[in-house]
Amino acid sequence: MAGASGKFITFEGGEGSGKSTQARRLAARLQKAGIPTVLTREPGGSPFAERVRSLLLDPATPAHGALSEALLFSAARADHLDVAIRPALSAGAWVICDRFMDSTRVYQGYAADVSADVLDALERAVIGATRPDLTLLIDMDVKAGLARAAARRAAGTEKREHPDRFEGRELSFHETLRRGFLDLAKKDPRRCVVIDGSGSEDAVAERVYAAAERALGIA
Ligand code: T5A
Repeated sequence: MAGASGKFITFEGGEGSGKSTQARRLAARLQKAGIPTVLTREPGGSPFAERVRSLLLDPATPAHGALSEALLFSAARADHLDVAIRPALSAGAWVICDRFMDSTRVYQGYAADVSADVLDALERAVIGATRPDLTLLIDMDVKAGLARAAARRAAGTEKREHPDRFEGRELSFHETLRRGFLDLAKKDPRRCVVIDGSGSEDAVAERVYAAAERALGIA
């Protein structure tokens, strides 16, 4: 389990599902409730991991296999855990992370060809006991999610420096991602809660908060 007193919450989901928005909103609401909260993301979250993020998401990065990719995401994660996540949890903060280990399982495992054995070994070595207390999977229709991401691009409010290499993939790839996330959630129902990502940001935020309250007992 996570650190002595802090709670570790991860958000997962497909492209444009709204998980970054919801991670931000939950962090703000917890802060307001007086809970010290750290909002972070993967890939990234530490100076080294942010450098790895740029390499991973830059369309100009030369083609490389899913194993190389899984190792790079894991290298970034190892540093992120050491530099940011574990110290925050030890200090009693709640850590909210936009994507974490399930994204590697789904993108490099389900949707690519890295075996479960390799991913198990990476999780053991990199994550060890620092597993999330709660994972909120924001699930929604793939086309609707991609339309949200496209609308954001059209509006010029893209959060990233450049469109990433995963978003432009074919619809069947994104359907595979969705199935992968749902499958993981089904296999680990104590940790994972599936949240319906459709509807307004406010409506989804209420579902997210209610799930966090139920799972972690926010005072
Ligand atoms: N990856 C990551 C791996 O392959 N392996 C790994 O191990 C890890 C950790 C990261 C990429 O790396 C891959 C997965 C990803 O492809 P990223 O730049 O961090 O890339 O992008 P994503 O995590 O995919 O995040 P996105 O920003 O694309 O999507 P989100 O977080 O789902 O969406 P969000 O919240 O930014 O919202 C998208 C748009 O929709 C609007 C927002 O305002 C925004 O414009 N929106 C809504 N609109 C209407 N109704 C709602 N309810 C809305 N909620 C949000």
